[in-house]
Amino acid sequence: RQYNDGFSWTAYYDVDDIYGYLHNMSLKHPDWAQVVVGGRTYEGRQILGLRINTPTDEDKPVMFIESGIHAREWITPATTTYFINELLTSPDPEIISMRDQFDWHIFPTVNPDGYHYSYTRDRMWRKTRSRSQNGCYGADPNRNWDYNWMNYSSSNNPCNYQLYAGSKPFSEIETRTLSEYISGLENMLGYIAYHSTAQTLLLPYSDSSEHVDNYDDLKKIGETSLRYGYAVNKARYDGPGTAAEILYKASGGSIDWVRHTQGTPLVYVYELRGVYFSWPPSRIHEQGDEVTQMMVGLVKEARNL
Ligand code: ING
Ligand code: ZN
Repeated sequence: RQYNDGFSWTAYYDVDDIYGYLHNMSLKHPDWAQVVVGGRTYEGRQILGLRINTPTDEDKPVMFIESGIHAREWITPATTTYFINELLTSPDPEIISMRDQFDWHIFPTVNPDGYHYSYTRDRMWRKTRSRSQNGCYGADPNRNWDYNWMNYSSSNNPCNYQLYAGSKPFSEIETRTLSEYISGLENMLGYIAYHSTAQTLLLPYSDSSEHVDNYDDLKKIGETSLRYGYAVNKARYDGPGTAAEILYKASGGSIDWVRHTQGTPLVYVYELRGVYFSWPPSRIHEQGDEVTQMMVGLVKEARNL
């Protein structure tokens, strides 16, 4: 089955089609794009990503993109495949240069069970699809990481529709296996997570009012990133700032674990646009171009520091 001809950015696609697109891109660019397995899921899927690493003499720093950890935030996988397409096909020298500077590990949908469930059954589904002892389903995969687990904005009730943090840290196979993949990466410079729809740029840590040691740099880089994004559609994002400063404190999120255990310097959450997790498919390209320019701005400013 050939997927490239059917795939577009004017519709939302289910997991198999997104994965088909990744496979197809690896066939098209076998020398520098390959499908990678970031982990596994409760229902037996793989968490697939695309690694884009154009040939050079030196080792490049890793840039990691985590998208779709929350099932209903459909604009994030769509934007991420859009971004992949930009990296693979854009003639823009800025985008080509951004592509060539990094060893990219890009995961459009790290919660594919949940995404498929949202796509086919319950549009507002957010969690994974693991079954609890009491018969309720799913844990919030962005409350399940093993750092300060259960402190803020977390529920210990498996039936909580949104915020059940799981039975223990890394109870979810998705977060556990993805964390193992991340731990295996050497030289990770950046970890970028996409959510929606608070239209905000967040810095670590999400569960504390304290600032990380490179907070000023992160803030400056984030401001440049937002300025680049603003130039595309004149959409204003809040931040950059910590969740405690501009959203709400939340613990057990991926970026806090990554920052704390991996020491990754550039860690951000981009909350994209939309209303009640919805965004017109005809406008995916708008969000996609905005995020692409945000990434260009981020990479540019990071190089200046
Ligand atoms: N927002 C994020 C959430 O998980 C967040 C905000 C990000 C909190 C990272 C903590 C860490 O609640 C959405 N929209 O999911
Ligand atoms: Zn989210």
